[in-house]
Amino acid sequence: MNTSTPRILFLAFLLVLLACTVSCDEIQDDIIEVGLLQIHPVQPVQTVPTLGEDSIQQTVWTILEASIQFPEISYDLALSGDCLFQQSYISLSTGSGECMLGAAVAVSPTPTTGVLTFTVEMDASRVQQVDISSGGDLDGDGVLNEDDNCPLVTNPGQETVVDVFEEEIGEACAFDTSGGVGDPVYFLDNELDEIPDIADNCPFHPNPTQENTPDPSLPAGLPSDGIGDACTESAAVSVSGQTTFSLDVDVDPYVQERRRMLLVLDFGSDLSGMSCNWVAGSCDLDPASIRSCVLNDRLSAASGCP
Ligand SMILES: [Ca+2]
Ligand SMILES: [Ca+2]
Ligand SMILES: [Ca+2]
Ligand SMILES: [Ca+2]
Repeated sequence: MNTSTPRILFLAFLLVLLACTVSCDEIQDDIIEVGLLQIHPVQPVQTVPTLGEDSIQQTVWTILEASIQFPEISYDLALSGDCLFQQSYISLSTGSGECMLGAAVAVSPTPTTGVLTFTVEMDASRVQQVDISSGGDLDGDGVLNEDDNCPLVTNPGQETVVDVFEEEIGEACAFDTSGGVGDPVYFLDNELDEIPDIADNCPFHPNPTQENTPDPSLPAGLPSDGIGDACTESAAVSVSGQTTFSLDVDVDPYVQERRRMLLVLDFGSDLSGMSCNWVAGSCDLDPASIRSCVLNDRLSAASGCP
């Protein structure tokens, strides 16, 4: 490169700065626009899993670096803050984050297709499963799991009480929250740690202190995963053996209002493309389950790719 080029660029920058102090309105397309990409993950279907299902209950993915390649030029996208998303199947309030990817983009004046390449790290975790499948008798009380009103507590007599929701539950696994004052107030507490199942972060693992240490790699402010330390099982996710992959995105910055676009990346919101071997501590995500689209506004981005 000609050694005078930086000096010329610097002088040009000063001139733009000077012109801007006079009248910014007169400078429009002559200055380089900053193109912004915002990644907004598709909200997963909010379901609370039935314990015992081999379901993944939380996935965290982190965008480490990203670049976008247009036919004639490519940009490294600067990450603004933590480009990290959390998808939880445990809490009804699904956690998700936003990541803004920015670059000084001298955008092409014609609609074009860019290739977004990014590196992502993913981790999945779930509540450690307890085998209460049909045909077994986990507590050895002679009542098969599927018929047992307290599958973790030996209660061959199957005595019942009526809980706070007016449902019949096993007396042997009912926790009276009244503290002995007045009538009993029963909640189901399967493993008898005195934390009712509905509030227990490990419903089938005794953990009266409910410890749930935040993952130190996660920034503060992300919703808790809702999985107690006593029953957390984690696995790293591979995208078919790679962490970097490319997606085609139709990018038409000039037709976007204020030259912004929202890029939606959907890492398989129902996680049907994810298969985990929890014993080995690894999961595989089929790249075919990842979708992307560019949308005009936040509202349409929140509802996901068409
Ligand atoms: Ca039993
Ligand atoms: Ca039982
Ligand atoms: Ca409990
Ligand atoms: Ca528990």
